[in-house]
Amino acid sequence: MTQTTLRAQLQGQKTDTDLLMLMEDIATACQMIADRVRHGAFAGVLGTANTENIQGETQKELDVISDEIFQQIVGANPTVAALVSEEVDEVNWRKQSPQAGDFVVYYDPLDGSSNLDVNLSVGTIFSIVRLDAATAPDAAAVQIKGTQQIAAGYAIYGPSTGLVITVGQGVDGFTHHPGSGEFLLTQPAMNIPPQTQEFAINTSRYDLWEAPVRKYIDDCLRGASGPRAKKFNMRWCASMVADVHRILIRGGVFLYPKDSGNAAQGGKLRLMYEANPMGMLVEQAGGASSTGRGRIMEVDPTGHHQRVPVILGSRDEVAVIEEYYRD
Ligand code: P6P
Repeated sequence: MTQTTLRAQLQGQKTDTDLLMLMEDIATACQMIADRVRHGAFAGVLGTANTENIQGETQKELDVISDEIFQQIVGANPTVAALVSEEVDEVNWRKQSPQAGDFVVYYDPLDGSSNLDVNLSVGTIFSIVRLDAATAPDAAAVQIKGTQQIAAGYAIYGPSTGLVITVGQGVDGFTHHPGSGEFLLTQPAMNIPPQTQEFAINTSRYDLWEAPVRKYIDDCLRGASGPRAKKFNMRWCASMVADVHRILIRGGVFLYPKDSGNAAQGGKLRLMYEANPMGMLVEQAGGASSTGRGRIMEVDPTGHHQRVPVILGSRDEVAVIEEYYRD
């Protein structure tokens, strides 16, 4: 069976050369991260780094290592004007005179890293926008709306290393082939079923949720005899990449809503390198992505570490949840 490589698939989609080369650099960085994750136990890097990131989260050693890999590989690409990392406060400007056509790459180098020491799936999430004009290398220049993304994706470090991407022509899933070292196309044209009976949410925050979220989950849990008239299943991986990957494969809805515990920050998950890229992927696969009160990618950024509420997945179920917020 002929196998389609990442490059062949992107060429088939008439992806411009600069973007194709950038996507290949990102794939290379992700494979290097995957190698470090797989060998983490032997290299003694599964622990904490005794440092905190800009989010105030204790960093895992592999968080720092993964960020360094991304900076080294993707930052070396001459078309990249800036890198925005979950792990780093400041924007990493690679050019002092960013030009129209240059790329800005937003990324979470190792999402879900609290799962590392229990050997559960983690991943890397990225979002790409292209500057439409020359700009000064300042923080405001990277506050670009999610609708301006030209590409997005994630790597998932699980039983196999997967790479799921979009360049605006649907969503394709690749799997790293250890023999060839290539990412080969294994899930072309991924599509999210519009309806679902499976939700993903951290139910330990029940007492913090806003009333619409509490009522939605209560109604789902009442099953066939309740107002939803069907039984629901629940999954929660504490790894957004793993939960979103499941939804892209079999449908579902993922919720990390604003609640009384994170309201001051606007939510838990970050707009530029979690919500926007996952929102683009989900919408490109026929799903929907919402803050509960509006489309995620329409949020006007006010900061590159801004947080937002996230509700995404099967489009009919997202619409049901938005109805609860309107009631
Ligand atoms: P909680 C991981 O830290 C993360 O950013 C997402 O990957 C994940 O969905 C969420 O936070 C898990 O949050 O509150 O369950 O630990």
